Formats: sequence, structure tokens, C-alpha cells
Amino acid sequence: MGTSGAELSTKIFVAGHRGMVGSAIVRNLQSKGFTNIVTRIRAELDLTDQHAVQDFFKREKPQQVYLAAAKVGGINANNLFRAQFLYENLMIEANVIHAAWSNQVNKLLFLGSSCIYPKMATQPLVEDSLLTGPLEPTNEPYAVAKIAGIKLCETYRHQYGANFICAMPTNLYGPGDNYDLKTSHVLPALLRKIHFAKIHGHPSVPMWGTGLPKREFLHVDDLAEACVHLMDTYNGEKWVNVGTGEDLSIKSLAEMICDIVGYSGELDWDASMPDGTPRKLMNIERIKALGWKARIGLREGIEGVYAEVKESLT
Ligand code: GFB
Repeated sequence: MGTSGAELSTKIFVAGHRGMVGSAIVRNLQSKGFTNIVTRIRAELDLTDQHAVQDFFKREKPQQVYLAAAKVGGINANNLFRAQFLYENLMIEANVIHAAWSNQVNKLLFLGSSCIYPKMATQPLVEDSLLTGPLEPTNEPYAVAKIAGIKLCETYRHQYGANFICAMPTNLYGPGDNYDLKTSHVLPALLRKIHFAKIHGHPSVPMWGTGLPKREFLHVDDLAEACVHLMDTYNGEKWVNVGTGEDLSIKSLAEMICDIVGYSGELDWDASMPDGTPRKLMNIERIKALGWKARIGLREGIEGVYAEVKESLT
């Protein structure tokens, strides 16, 4: 293995293994032959409970931690459940990062989000644009929590020498996504809505916003590969953007999904729903220089996901 010295028997805690990101990391580690992966469902370990997290780390003594546990959601969930997005994410990060340090974890990878960058930051978003301007209001609580997570890793590194690193993924999709239309991200929402309109013969599909904002989408299996690669090879203080380097408008995404699903009706835009950030394309020079790039093209990735979930979408 690489510079982090991970052997296949390294005891690895994947926090959030039931989520889309955590489950992809577990799949990736298993495919590489890692044999000592520790996971806990929420009923066994509530990550917002400081004492429970401390007890767990004391008992299990993991050597590495992937911190993929988080309260996440699309623009509507972020906007509505503002207190929960701030409180739960702060608690999870503070508890896990502190317990990892106080129980001598060798290395931890914290997962953030592209929404940490200012709403009007220059595109593509470079890592150094953090805290240079105001955040997008719809997801400010989530972004503030994720920025706090980065700062925890940075300060535990400075004060205690902890090897805690951070990855900042762009918008993600893939197996295990959330298809609840009230709380989901845009890509699964569009797959479900457009599929529904097709099978019920509806002439149009209700869409939120103007369709003009641009987003970058990364398949979660590509992200998992990036995380395992960073854990293996990267020991830097600076957080690392993870994306494809390409974006498209929400309207173009919707048209691509109509094409994949085989739907030829209209898109009915509801401008009373929020657009969110106009654009958040990642600058991915840093991770490219570290030897990683995305492999799954957007169309191919959506086709794969659609084939998997099609039967269950109603
Ligand atoms: O993935 P999403 O919900 O969140 O995408 P963000 C929102 C964009 O898609 C907005 C449009 O421009 C919406 O107007 N959109 C159109 C829809 N139709 C729909 C729909 O049916 N559902 C949804 N959800 N959107 C999230 C943040 O921002 O990005 C999180 O809230 C996180 O904090 C995540 O950072 C990566 O991309 O705007």
C-alpha cells in the first residue's frame, strides 16, 4: 500500500456506511481486499451522542476513519430543516473527529461539499476561495457545518499533529440515492419525476426553478475511489476538491434524463422554487496532480442508475 501504511488488515471505521457515500466507500474497500472494516447502524451508535462515540472508539480502536456520516439533502431539505442540518452535522463531526484524535486514530478522511465555497466565487472553484465571501443562503447551515469540519481537521493537525485530511466532493449521484421528492437532490428527483410522467403518459413534468443554474455531477463510485486513493497517498493539510471538471445546466440535465428514460413531453419550470447557487464547478487540478480522475461519464452513470432503480420508481 501507499504512504499511509495501510495494510489490508488495517482496522477501518466507515462512519455513515448506510448512506450513498459510505456504502460506496465500503464497496470500494472490499473490492480492494480490506478485511477489517467496522460499521455501526444508527440504532447501535448514535454519532450525535458524544459519550457513545467516545465509548465506541475506546472499545474498537480503529486505525483509520472515513467520516461519511452526515445529514444531507437537496436544496429544499437544506432550506427547510436548517437547524437540523447545522446541529446534527456539527455534532457528528465534533464527536467523531475528537474521538478519533483522543483514541490515536492514524488517519481520518472528512467529507465536505462544494457548497462550502462562496456563492459568487470565481469558477471553477479553487480550494483557496474558502471563506472569501458570503455563502448561498439555501444551504448556509449545512455549509457552515462542513466548514467547521474542515477547521476541526486543520486545527487538530496544527495543535496535535493529527493526520486528518478532507475531500470536497461536487454534487453526487449513484446507487443508494434518496428518491423522496421533498428531500432529494436534483438528479434522483428528475429520474423519478420523468419516469413517472412517462409511465403515466403525462404531457409535462413539473420542474423547480428556472433550469438555468449549472451543476457538476460525480458518480459516487468515482468519489469512493478518490477517497480511498487520498487515504492511501495524501497527507496534506489542504482540503481537496473532487469532481469531473465538467458541468451542465439543470435544463440540459433534464433533457439528458428525458432522453435516457424515453420521455418526449414538456418540462414545466416553476420559478417560485429556488434556483440555489448559479454555478459550482470544481477546479480539480489538485486531485488530478495526485493521480486520480473520474472514470464514469455522466450519461453512462445515469443509465446505470436508472437500470437499477427503474422498477422501484413510482
Ligand atoms: O441537488 P440540488 O437539490 O441541490 O439541486 P444544490 C438543486 C437545483 O436543481 C436547483 C433544481 O437549481 C433547483 O431549482 N431542481 C429542478 C430541482 N427540479 C428539482 C427537483 O425536483 N428537486 C431538486 N432537489 N432540485 C445542494 C445543497 O445544493 O448540493 C447541499 O443543498 C449539498 O448542501 C449538495 O451541498 C451537493 O446543488 O442546489
